[in-house]
Amino acid sequence: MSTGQTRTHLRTCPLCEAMCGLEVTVEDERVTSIRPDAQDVWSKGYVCPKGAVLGDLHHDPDRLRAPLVRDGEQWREVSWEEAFQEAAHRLQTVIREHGIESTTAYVGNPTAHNFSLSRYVGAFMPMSSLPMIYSAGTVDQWPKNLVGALVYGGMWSIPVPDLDRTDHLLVLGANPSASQGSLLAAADVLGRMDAIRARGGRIVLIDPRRTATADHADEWIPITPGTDAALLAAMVHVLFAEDLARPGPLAAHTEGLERVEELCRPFSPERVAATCRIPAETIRRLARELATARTAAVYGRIGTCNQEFGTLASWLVEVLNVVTGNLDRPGGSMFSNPLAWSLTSLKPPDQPPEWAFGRWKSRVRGAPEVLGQYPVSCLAEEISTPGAGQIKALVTIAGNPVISAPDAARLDEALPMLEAMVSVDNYLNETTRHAHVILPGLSPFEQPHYDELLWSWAVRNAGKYSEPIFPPEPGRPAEWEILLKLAAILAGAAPEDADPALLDDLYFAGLVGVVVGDPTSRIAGRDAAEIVAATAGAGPERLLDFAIRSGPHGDLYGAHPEGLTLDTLRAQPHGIDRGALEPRLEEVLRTPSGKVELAPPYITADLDRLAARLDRPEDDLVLVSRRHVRSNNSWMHNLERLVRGRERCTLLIHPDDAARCGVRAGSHARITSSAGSLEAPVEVSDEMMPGVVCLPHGWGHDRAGIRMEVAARHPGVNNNLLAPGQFVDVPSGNAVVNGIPVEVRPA
Ligand SMILES: Nc1nc2c(c(=O)[nH]1)N[C@H]1C(S)=C(S)[C@@H](COP(=O)(O)OP(=O)(O)OC[C@H]3O[C@@H](n4cnc5c(=O)[nH]c(N)nc54)[C@H](O)[C@@H]3O)O[C@H]1N2
Ligand SMILES: Nc1nc2c(c(=O)[nH]1)N[C@H]1C(S)=C(S)[C@@H](COP(=O)(O)OP(=O)(O)OC[C@H]3O[C@@H](n4cnc5c(=O)[nH]c(N)nc54)[C@H](O)[C@@H]3O)O[C@H]1N2
Ligand code: SF4
Ligand SMILES: [Mo]
Repeated sequence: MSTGQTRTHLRTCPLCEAMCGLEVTVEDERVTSIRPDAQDVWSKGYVCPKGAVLGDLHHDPDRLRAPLVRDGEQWREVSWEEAFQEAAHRLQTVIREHGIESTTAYVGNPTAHNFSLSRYVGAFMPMSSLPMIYSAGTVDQWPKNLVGALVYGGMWSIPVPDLDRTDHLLVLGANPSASQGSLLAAADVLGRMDAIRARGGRIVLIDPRRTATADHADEWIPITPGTDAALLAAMVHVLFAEDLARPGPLAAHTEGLERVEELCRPFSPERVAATCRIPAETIRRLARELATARTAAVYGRIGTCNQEFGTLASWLVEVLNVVTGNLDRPGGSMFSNPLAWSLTSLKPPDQPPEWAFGRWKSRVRGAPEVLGQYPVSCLAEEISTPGAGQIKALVTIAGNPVISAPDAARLDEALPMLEAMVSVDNYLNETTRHAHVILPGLSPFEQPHYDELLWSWAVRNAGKYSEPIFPPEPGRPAEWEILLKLAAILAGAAPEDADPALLDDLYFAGLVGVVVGDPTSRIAGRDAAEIVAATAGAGPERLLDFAIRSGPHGDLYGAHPEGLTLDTLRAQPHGIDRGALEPRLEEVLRTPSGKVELAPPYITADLDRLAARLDRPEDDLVLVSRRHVRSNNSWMHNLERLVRGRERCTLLIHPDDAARCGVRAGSHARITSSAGSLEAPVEVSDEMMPGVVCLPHGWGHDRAGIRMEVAARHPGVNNNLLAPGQFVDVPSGNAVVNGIPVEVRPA
């Protein structure tokens, strides 16, 4: 029945780091249009095709709205009480029989875009006492975390290129034309790149593929996948050899500069040129351009992380920014100072005062723990290999590892062996089809939104809070309540006794205690009880209010009355912008020496492996991944408006390689690696460098038993069937999904 009612709401798109401001029109309780919010102080009217169809996500009939419990091969919609009873029965039986070490969790990417999840995964872990968890982090940015921990003292201390003021941008392994930026929050990255060039600056892009981002750069330089570390080490070599190293004022805050010089000496441009397939003279020029630019920033992202030398490449990005004096200065590489501090600014509670790695080893392959996690590819073997400590119960939280993790076939085979699998997820998909219980979260539009994590990597100090558009359906818990309840169940509570509100109060009081007890916090030494009493509400909003008020711009609970609170943000629905980034290195540094520790032995020890790589014969053909602006990892393929049109899951191959392998455009190729084999349609293009082929990740929706009608009609293939699980960046344990040796032939 039409009520004729039309409302407009201001929201932030929850899908990616661009955090675009949207104007959502609702008529008769249906989203009828989504337009960019031109007045959004952050995104200023920018939007991509995904943000415009968020209404389709909200109304998607396949999006789960009630919990599901497995009945053999069937699913039954059940009440929340029954769902938690079933989850408790399954999980607690396993724990009783096999101990808590038989249980683990996998945390996926949307957690970072949903503060109900991100804030409460931080509560779930300690409250549930799970000894180990897995996450998408080890197919993503674990090298950056490792470098942040050792070089700056914080695993999330990751500086961002100051896009709006830099004169020179060197980009490696990132394609913002598709991704919109990553560990670099900025709306309209390409527009900002164009602005760099319009003001006379220069942009160089290093990527095995000439992506659409290359159209916004001055120069595209193809590189052999997995060899960025060699290139960057050679650039460092040139800076020192040609007396171009100019750390300037940073020198006083940095340890290990001489050691870096010494360590990079063997990596001359001539030594690495053939491996990288970049002429030595080009490498010298790149180094000189970087050193002589008025300001410059080196930025490396996923292509430099989930590859064979992810840690060394990520480390050398920081080294170059320091050696050229560009760290922590306008136009260089800077640390954001978000309105609300995030849980990521606290050191993980299980870490000793100095960072430690390999404190325990995985049961089956003996992989060392790094920052509390094993490589995600260990999960399959830990489930399928019998013996004491075998994983028998799994909780997945907003993750689809059957598609997104390497050695995908093994995980798909292992999950049915679990005695208990509970998924907190909004779809019945390739991963959750193996669950016993699925607990759906609310639609993004049914909950408030604040990007508590992503503002930490923003190019301006800003923040924006969005109110829900629709009330949740009656009786539906928010995800923070689901997580707290699950944590209590894992800790042994009966579900009816696990009251999320009570647990939330406990968690909040504990967190306030930690912060007032931290001598570096802005509310150090204050009365915790008083602060708890002065912070109203519950759930993520209360935590956010606390993080804003005790943050760099906050009211400090009265000590700085004109400072911000959550209410100030609520009153400014287009967001609050506190300006460009400011130098703040000394505040960020948490290393034992209080300095930038530029040559951590744990990282530099890996240079021997890199040196050995230079002597290795080249692979004939290697595979890399790609993203598309209309996809979002594995889970937005159920929206017709995003998947219609030309088939996107194709193998990109250079014309010379196509001829050599005997495959033609439009035909199907069989692609085989040591891990598996699959078929995909061929797209011949000279945007690939010879010797490198490319498949997108996030596809493979041809699995039986999923409930994603649209995605199933556009299945594509899962490129992680080709990623060997044992292939990791050694220091971080991060998966290698770029640079996989493959063979291509006609299907
Ligand atoms: N070959 C290859 N593999 C890769 C990559 C690559 O470049 N190449 N990239 C890697 C990277 S960077 C990442 S981050 C990972 C991603 O890996 P994952 O995080 O495991 O995978 P996603 O595809 O993001 O799956 C997200 C899941 O969350 C669910 N979901 C979506 N929104 C919500 C929500 O609001 N609440 C809840 N509870 N659930 C929700 C979806 O239904 C889906 O099941 O993939 C990695 N895998
Ligand atoms: N539309 C859309 N946006 C997204 C996502 C999505 O799936 N779709 N995913 C989000 C997530 S979880 C993440 S982590 C970010 C990632 O954001 P980006 O880091 O920008 O990721 P990609 O777009 O995959 O671009 C990576 C580039 O690295 C190149 N590459 C591969 N191997 C190498 C190598 O060895 N060296 C170098 N130099 N380059 C290499 C690839 O060819 C590719 O062009 O995107 C986020 N945004
Ligand atoms: S770029 Fe697209 S997906 Fe990313 S926040 Fe903006 S509208 Fe959403
Ligand atoms: Mo990611």
